[in-house]
Amino acid sequence: MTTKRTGRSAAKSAPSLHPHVLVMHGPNLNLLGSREPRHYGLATLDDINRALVGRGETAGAHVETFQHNHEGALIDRVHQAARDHVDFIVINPAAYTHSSIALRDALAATAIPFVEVHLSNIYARESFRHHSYFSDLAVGVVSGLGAHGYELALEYALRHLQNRTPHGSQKTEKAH
Ligand code: CA2
Repeated sequence: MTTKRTGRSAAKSAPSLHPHVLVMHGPNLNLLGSREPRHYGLATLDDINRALVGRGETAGAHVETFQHNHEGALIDRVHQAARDHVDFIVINPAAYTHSSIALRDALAATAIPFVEVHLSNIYARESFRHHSYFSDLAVGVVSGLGAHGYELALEYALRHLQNRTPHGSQKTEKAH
């Protein structure tokens, strides 16, 4: 008889010593640095990813990055993240921000905490960009700070994960 692991509690009972963070980028973000610098800046996706992985190494965390132009591939990667016991996701869903209930449902189903990042300030652009299917589920949203927004989101994730007790709950934060 095979044993089947069910439920999140089994998967999450012992957080690893090294926080595991997944950074996800949605469609067209592979074009960064080549077009539309007015909205998205001059950094390439490789520049951004290299900086985030380097920051993870300094902090003793495992930072993985993933970009895809297809909705299903992004959904599959979220499912994989749950199987890999990823602790935190930083995600720029790109145009799927405004359209993808399916990607939202994947994040909701896995219950991995995530920060939503946008390079541009989506509220200063066309009205169809003002609604996000992710923001109400996100721990927080960073929008309009360019590539720096990813770094801030990762800093938050690392600090949040360093504050865990050995049992996976959060230590009480000091007020100051
Ligand atoms: O500001 C952001 O980060 C966005 O998520 C970027 C999406 C856009 O649909 C969202 O409303 C806001 C678009 C990503 C397209 O990336 C490109 C990069 C370089 C050249 C062309 C597109």
